[in-house]
Amino acid sequence: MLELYNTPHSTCSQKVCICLSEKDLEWTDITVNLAIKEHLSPKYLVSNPNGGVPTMVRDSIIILDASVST
Ligand SMILES: N[C@@H](CCC(=O)N[C@@H](CS)C(=O)NCC(=O)O)C(=O)O
Repeated sequence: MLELYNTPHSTCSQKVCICLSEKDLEWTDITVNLAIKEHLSPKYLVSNPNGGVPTMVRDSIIILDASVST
């Protein structure tokens, strides 16, 4: 399953959501609240040490940048 940690008003997050949608892929949407600094929590930083959104996780693969393709 594809998981996307993202923030709705983040253009970086929106870019990935649009791409996944265009590809007709299903994903689990997990909102990260920047206002309360969830992106800087120790739990989130394990997945994304950069402390930014979005973070895409599929199995053991983690993608940290909205512009990276595989
Ligand atoms: N290079 C990263 C940049 C990610 C990034 O800077 N995201 C912003 C939102 S668009 C963010 O997380 N800002 C929170 C912060 O910097 O504290 C990408 O393209 O995904």
